[in-house]
Amino acid sequence: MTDLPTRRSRRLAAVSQASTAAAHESTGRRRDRHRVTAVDQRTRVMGILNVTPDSFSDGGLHQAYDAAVQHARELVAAGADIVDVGGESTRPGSERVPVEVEQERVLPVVQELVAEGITVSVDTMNAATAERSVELGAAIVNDVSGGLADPDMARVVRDTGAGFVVMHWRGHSDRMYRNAEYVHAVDEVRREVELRVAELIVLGVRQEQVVIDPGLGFAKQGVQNWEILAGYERFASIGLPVLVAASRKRFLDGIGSTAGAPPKDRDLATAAISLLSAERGAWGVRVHDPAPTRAVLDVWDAWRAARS
Ligand code: PMM
Repeated sequence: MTDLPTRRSRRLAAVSQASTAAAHESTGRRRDRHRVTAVDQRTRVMGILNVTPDSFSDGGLHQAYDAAVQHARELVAAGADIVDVGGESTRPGSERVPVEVEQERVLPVVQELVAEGITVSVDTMNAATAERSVELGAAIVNDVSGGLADPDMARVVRDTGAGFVVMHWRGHSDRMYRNAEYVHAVDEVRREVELRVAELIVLGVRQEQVVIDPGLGFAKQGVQNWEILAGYERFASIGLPVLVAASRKRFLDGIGSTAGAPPKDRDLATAAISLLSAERGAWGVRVHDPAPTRAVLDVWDAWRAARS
């Protein structure tokens, strides 16, 4: 490994100085940030950058700073509009990582990508990581707990004006499947998402900042994920932009690929879900490999252009 802790600490010290400076000028940018969550005709492609040793499909691949930055550039070249940088795996059964470790992984990468003009979202449940990332120029906070894991998250989102992806969540990954109990998954997930957004609004987060995500694979087993997708319109009827994040998840195993094949083989099935989501007006799709998704979305654009 060339990415020694000393190199990382030096980078983090530089990030620390930059984020203090950025905090002073952040007020001016604040009002503009939520524009990334505006609903328009385009479905955004959010490319996944896991700077982790243990994410379920790409853990360890982009953990070093240079590899992470290089992969982000590849995601953009392959058609990502946004790069979603995460430093903590949420795979089923995973344990939390200390916030300092998460920040060491994520902040230098966020800083570099912003400097390169890339729209960045930060995938974190920690308010401190979210705050520093936004100070460094991240436009969106993507919190799989929808602000439930850290009581300070709503304040950070409110004060920074960042876009906020509010995912449906029923608890940390170590007890994810024990929480997958529903009488009617779509109704219950919808109600819980709506309630969470209402709580956030009471806490001062503005509706224009919020994107909702039904949280495929999180406290959902097999067919429940298909029920959620089939119930897309019920989520859209909440009236907020919707992010669909199906990429390579276990419920796609054996759909368009051999059962038991590696998660990477689920990209075709993922792209099919991207297309179906775009057709229904999704704000965004979150994917590991933007290329097949970009291809199907280009097809959808050409189809629509010929119609109008
Ligand atoms: N899934 C993962 C991580 N972050 N964020 C959102 N908004 N929605 C998701 O479903 C989601 C997420 C799971 O791990 P991955 O990064 O390997 O996809």
